Amino acid sequence: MTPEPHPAPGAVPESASGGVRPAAERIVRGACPHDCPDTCALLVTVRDGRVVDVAGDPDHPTTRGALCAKVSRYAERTYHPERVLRPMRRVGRKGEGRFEPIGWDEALDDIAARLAAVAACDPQRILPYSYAGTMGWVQGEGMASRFFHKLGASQLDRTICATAGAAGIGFTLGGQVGMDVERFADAKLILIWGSNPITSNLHFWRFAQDARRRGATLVAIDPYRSETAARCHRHVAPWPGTDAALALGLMHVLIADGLVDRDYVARHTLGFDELAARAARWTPERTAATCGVGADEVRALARLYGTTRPAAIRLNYGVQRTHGGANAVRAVASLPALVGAWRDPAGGLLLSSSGMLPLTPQRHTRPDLMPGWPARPPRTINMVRIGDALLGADPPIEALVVYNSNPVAVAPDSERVVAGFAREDLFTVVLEHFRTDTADYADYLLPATTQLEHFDVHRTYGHLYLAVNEPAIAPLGEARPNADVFRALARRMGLDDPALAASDEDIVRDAIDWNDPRLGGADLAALRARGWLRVAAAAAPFADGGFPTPSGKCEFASDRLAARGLDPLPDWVPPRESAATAPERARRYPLAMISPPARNFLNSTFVNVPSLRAAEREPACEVHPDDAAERGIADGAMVELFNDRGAFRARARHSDRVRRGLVVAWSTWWHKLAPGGRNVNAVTSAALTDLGRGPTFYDCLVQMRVAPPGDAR
Ligand SMILES: Nc1nc2c(c(=O)[nH]1)N[C@H]1C(S)=C(S)[C@@H](COP(=O)(O)OP(=O)(O)OC[C@H]3O[C@@H](n4cnc5c(=O)[nH]c(N)nc54)[C@H](O)[C@@H]3O)O[C@H]1N2
Ligand SMILES: Nc1nc2c(c(=O)[nH]1)N[C@H]1C(S)=C(S)[C@@H](COP(=O)(O)OP(=O)(O)OC[C@H]3O[C@@H](n4cnc5c(=O)[nH]c(N)nc54)[C@H](O)[C@@H]3O)O[C@H]1N2
Ligand code: SF4
Ligand SMILES: [Mo]
Repeated sequence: MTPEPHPAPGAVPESASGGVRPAAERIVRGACPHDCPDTCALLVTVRDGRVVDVAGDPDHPTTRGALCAKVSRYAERTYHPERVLRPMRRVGRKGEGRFEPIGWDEALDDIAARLAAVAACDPQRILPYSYAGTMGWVQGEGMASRFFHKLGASQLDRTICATAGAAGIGFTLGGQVGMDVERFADAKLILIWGSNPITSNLHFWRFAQDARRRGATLVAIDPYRSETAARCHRHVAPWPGTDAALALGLMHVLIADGLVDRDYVARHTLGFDELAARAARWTPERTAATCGVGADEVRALARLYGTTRPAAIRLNYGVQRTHGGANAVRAVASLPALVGAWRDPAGGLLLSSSGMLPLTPQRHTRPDLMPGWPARPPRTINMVRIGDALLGADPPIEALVVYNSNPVAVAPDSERVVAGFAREDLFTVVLEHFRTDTADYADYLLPATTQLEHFDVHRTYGHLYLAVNEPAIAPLGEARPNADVFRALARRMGLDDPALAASDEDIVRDAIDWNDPRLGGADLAALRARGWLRVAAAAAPFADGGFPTPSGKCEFASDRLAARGLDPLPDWVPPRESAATAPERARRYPLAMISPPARNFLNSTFVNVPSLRAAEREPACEVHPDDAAERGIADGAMVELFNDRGAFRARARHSDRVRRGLVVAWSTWWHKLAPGGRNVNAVTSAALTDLGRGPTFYDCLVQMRVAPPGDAR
């Protein structure tokens, strides 16, 4: 029942440990577990069995000794007095958050019995719900997926973040591949596109600063003048969801001005003539009108991009949260090949590096354990549409097991999600650190260990280093690691496949191809001794083509899309919610709202940590002074933002960082910690993207008024 013991972590070198330490103090190597591209290497100081400091490893090439404000506070989060430290059973109504403590054995027996009863009718009536609360191989999808696969539960389509972008870049470049983030330091031009790295990709921003010091020009492409945009040399501010139009407009100018690398295009791309024909329609004037920028800005940006070497693009997920998200990524990802930017090690584009790691997901999560695999596996439920699924899936979802996620807070269209979770006939188990919005709906709430209390190994999507997380302290209270809980449930339910008894180390061994030459012969022991490990990558991976597409070329035109009856070329797919596409809705709800992450939170994690909540103060939104004046909204007034899906409250700040007609509302508060009991997702839509079945959080029209007295709902 106790987590398996792990050998002592490798000795931390003097340079990292900062010299002589008191005898009772030790430093343990960790990895940041959060859903952040930076996956920092941590040095955790433990004194007398207690964590007293969490710092960044100064020797790690991307962490470079710095952590964000959030994870610097990881000890505060771990020792938070409100940690869930014992298994609990619901005593109040659903959502009330009233529980009684029970023992682990009783909790696991009850849960196993309930899941078995549902499975006896149809295991597809069981649904796991998880995302990237931890990105670790062990406490993430290793043992958990194996358990649900073997059970025959419904599959969860884990789409809430990145699948539109993954689809877009997959069709164009062939996978989640691109530049090494460390190379950005040598670029002469960096386009920071749909990304606010000072908030959400801090360690990339430090490489961009290095480049600036060496003379690089930084350009932000973002509808909002973010902290990042304000610090760039130039800022181009297109309307949300118009990036494909902007990219096509840039192509128009690049082609018209003869700035295309004809040799690279001829040898390493597919479909140039068709792409050129499409770009021909995107004159700077039409682009400008669509994107809400100046035609001269389009020309100037194209010429800068077409004449500066090396030219790098940091594309990020902010660009793919509207209806046309995947096409936007397809269009932007076509630019580097057009100008031959891939020829330079410091040129090209990075969205995610996850396709550059030798991962073996099939061996890790074992889809082959599913009944009916591969021809007729259990059905799939899209996590973005969990509200609708809980309210109407056929066959119905009768049991839900949530881990590493807080869907009630983070999923769009909250009123539907809350109604689904509130179903009295739904059996819900939540593995959590805290009584989140989701935990309040649990029938059984199980205490999970934090990163300081368990073992794990981490991949990354923003650089090329794997990292180990050794447990720094024993589990607090009765907390248990996720993997341990799923192993225990499997045993109780008589699921006796050896894959369900695998040790933590075995799960890690299964998650990656250790024989891949990119690991240079390292094994898990070597990784644990060093703490982290670089996965080798070519300096300029596509200088001579060799894209992982079917053709081996950068596919401006995709036969795979054509074969599905879809447009083979990237195009501008307009937002679902705009004056042009939904005039009636736009008349009632005239403001376009985006809800990017707040700097001091990580999605909905850290919202309950006092120092970080104090830094954010309260849910806030930024509005243009003229839009505010029209509605009689004073600077600092509490406002209500609403549409026909719901309403939430936020403190309005007048701001010239947003243009007229746009509102920026910071995400993602817990509903219950927000005034009126609703966060921004009360108004967001559960509609999906053009490709990749992703969410459209930033494709959302609202109206705003001074908050009326009483509840927001
Ligand atoms: N502090 C902090 N860091 C985080 C997170 C967090 O919650 N807090 N979340 C993590 C996660 S899960 C993710 S996925 C990443 C997300 O981080 P990013 O990929 O950087 O995405 P966002 O923060 O959603 O948006 C970044 C910028 O995109 C802009 N934007 C919005 N819509 C559009 C558009 O249509 N076009 C363009 N060009 N720009 C647009 C926003 O104004 C914002 O400034 O960050 C990770 N890091
Ligand atoms: N309006 C709006 N909504 C958004 C977004 C947005 O930009 N705007 N961003 C979206 C994006 S990009 C994402 S990725 C999703 C993120 O959504 P989620 O992946 O649900 O992320 P979090 O809200 O951080 O919730 C993670 C939960 O996992 C728990 N956890 C962490 N580690 C462990 C562990 O080891 N064991 C267990 N059992 N639990 C653990 C944490 O306590 C936390 O409550 O939100 C999306 N929602
Ligand atoms: S959240 Fe990101 S920046 Fe902060 S410590 Fe973790 S990986 Fe590093
Ligand atoms: Mo995300």
